[in-house]
Amino acid sequence: MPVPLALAAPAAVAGLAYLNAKTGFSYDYSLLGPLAKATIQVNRRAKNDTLNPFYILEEHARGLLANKTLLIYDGQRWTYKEVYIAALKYGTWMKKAYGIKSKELVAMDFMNSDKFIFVWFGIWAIGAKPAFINYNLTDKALVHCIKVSTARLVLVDPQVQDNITQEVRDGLSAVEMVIFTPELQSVVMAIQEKREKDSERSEAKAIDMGMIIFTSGTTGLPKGAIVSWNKVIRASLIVPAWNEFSKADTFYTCMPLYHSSASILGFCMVLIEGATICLGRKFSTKTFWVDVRVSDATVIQYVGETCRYLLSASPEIDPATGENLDRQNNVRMAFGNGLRPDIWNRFKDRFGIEAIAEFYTSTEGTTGSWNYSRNDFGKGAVGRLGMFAKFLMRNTSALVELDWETEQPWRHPKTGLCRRVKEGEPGELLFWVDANDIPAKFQGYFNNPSATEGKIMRDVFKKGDAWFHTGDMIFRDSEGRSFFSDRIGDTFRWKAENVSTNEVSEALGHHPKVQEANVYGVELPHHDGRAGCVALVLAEQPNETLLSDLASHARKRLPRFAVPVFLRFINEMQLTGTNKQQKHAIRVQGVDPGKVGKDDLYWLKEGTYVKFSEDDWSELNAGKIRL
Ligand SMILES: *[C@@H]1O[C@H](CO)[C@@H](O)[C@H](O)[C@H]1NC(C)=O
Ligand SMILES: *[C@@H]1O[C@H](CO)[C@@H](O)[C@H](O)[C@H]1NC(C)=O
Ligand SMILES: *[C@@H]1O[C@H](CO)[C@@H](O)[C@H](O)[C@H]1NC(C)=O
Ligand SMILES: *[C@@H]1O[C@H](CO)[C@@H](O)[C@H](O)[C@H]1NC(C)=O
Ligand SMILES: *[C@@H]1O[C@H](CO)[C@@H](O)[C@H](O)[C@H]1NC(C)=O
Ligand SMILES: *[C@@H]1O[C@H](CO)[C@@H](O)[C@H](O)[C@H]1NC(C)=O
Ligand SMILES: CC(=O)N[C@H]1CO[C@H](CO)[C@@H](O)[C@@H]1O
Ligand SMILES: CC(=O)N[C@H]1CO[C@H](CO)[C@@H](O)[C@@H]1O
Repeated sequence: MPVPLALAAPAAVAGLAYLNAKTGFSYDYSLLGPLAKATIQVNRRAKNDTLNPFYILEEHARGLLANKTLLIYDGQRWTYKEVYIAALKYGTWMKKAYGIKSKELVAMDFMNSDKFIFVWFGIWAIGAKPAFINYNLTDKALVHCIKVSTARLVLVDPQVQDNITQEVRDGLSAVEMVIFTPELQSVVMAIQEKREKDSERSEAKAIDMGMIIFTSGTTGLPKGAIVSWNKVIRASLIVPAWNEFSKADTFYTCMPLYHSSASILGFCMVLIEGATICLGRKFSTKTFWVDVRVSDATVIQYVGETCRYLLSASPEIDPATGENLDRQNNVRMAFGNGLRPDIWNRFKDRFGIEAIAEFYTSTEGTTGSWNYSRNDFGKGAVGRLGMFAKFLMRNTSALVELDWETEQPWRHPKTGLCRRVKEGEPGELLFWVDANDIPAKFQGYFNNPSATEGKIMRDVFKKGDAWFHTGDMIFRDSEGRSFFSDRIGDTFRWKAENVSTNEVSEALGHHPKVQEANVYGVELPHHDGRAGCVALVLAEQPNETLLSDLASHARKRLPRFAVPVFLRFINEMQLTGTNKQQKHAIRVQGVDPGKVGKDDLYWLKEGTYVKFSEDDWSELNAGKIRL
């Protein structure tokens, strides 16, 4: 049955009775309605050639929302009409000063600000396409991304101009790098805007590229994911239908706009819905709630460990009244990805937030899933399917068994086909794509056919079929809830058992003194598999009591083989730009005391953790110790 499923699993309608939630009937209904509506909308826009979201901005700016605030940044408010005019001016300038043409790519290296939005929509206004560059990139990775984008013009936020070193310029001799200074900005805003004719923004198909967003590869160089018009519009239409986001809302995000969470599931969603967005320059526990209060935000966005950092910051106290400001906000929903069950309720309770809308998706992925949860039933779940949707979904998503040696889906020795996991067992999540028309669902990476093909698996359940690899291990319970288990490559084997790093860090996260735990497997000389190691940020200096308490806490909550063998105390976790923990560097350093810098290492001995010394490491290397 050709059901237009853009997103794999839905969120429930609030207030459903528990039983109803269990059978999942109205739940399915709430899933399919928005999907169908989004499909109709995309088809209409394809037909009247208004796929470029510039038109959505224009429709609002010329309509009833003209004088409504669209954007709040740094205390300044911009109405729909003002943002529209600014976009036209920026577009006119790029065309006049640099001769930017329709369909051409323009790279932008910007931190969050109102300028980010003006440049982005200015590019769209003249039918060109933006490539968002992660402003934290330097050196080779920066040069690589700009080269991949094919842009001959790069606009750079003055705040990150130190990253544009002479080496970077030398590596990009044919590219014009323009630092977008406040003076230049005044020049642009003084320009008489000119609206290009519609033919400049003409797009043949909804699956055509609207922009490039780079994925933050933890190893290797970033890849430029092609983001289609279809994806921008659909996601922005479907999500509000599930998490009850509406015109009346003010959305606060300080997640970086170069990433799809803040740009598409933030700004574009707000724009399409006709709501208001407040942008924070970057994440900081010091400014987060201030921005929320000042903008009177009703929805906040989080990614990765953002909520954990908010939770570990001390409460803000009003200096005049002595009042605790934690709950002095109007936030009804936190929307994002990465909130873990160990802090789910603590976060809601402390800041007085009623609902959590946790989503699962990726920039280049073909679909996503969501859970809107006001109670505990969905705690930590990322998606849910009722019986009906499950039946429909059977052919478009699958969880398959993994071969732990190769870290690829297991293949039957005779037939070469994969096998679905049993309920409750983790498997790699795959999404179906049409083998004869892969780009219909998966547009891949820009100018990178080998990386694109690398995300596609063929001959999965029958000869000739094709599926998209998510690289994520997911399990579903009997209630139809799905839970994230681990990234493939993170899970490790120890004592011939599989250890999910996500599960272990969650268990440790429940310990009152643990602020943050990042779990990974380290290779040890003369041992098979990888031993569990956890990089810990603690609320206080560890003493003997705490060390033995940590050990017994882990033993109580985890199977023996999953109890971390090593602890590494660190001051600050290595993070990606979206507050996700990095494992790669610390995993490579392992537990070689010569490689971990000043950090203290401990290991499990006789029921507690004790210092792990250079001598212990030598003995391990000499094969004198067996763990
Ligand atoms: C799923 O696929 C099978 C064969 O691959 C087909 O017989 C069945 O009709 C499909 N079901 C749906 C709901 O598309
Ligand atoms: C194109 O279609 C969309 C979706 O139906 C509609 O909102 C928009 O007003 C249309 N634009 C034009 C110029 O016809
Ligand atoms: C917006 O404000 C202008 C100027 O005050 C006014 O002329 C216009 O009618 C307003 N538009 C809407 C849609 O309210
Ligand atoms: C590890 O996971 C794989 C794939 O799910 C499974 O086949 C294997 O039996 C597991 N090993 C253990 C010891 O659980
Ligand atoms: C160790 O630290 C704990 C707090 O984690 C404290 O309650 C305890 O008194 C300390 N014990 C010793 C022996 O210092
Ligand atoms: C990125 O840059 C911001 C702003 O300067 C900085 O606070 C942050 O630590 C950097 N993040 C990474 C992952 O380098
Ligand atoms: C090497 C360098 O200058 N890196 C900077 C790049 O820009 C970000 C954002 O301002 C800074 O945090 C880095 O220090
Ligand atoms: C996956 C999952 O459990 N979904 C939950 C999402 O939120 C609703 C409303 O609270 C729950 O009923 C669902 O079970």
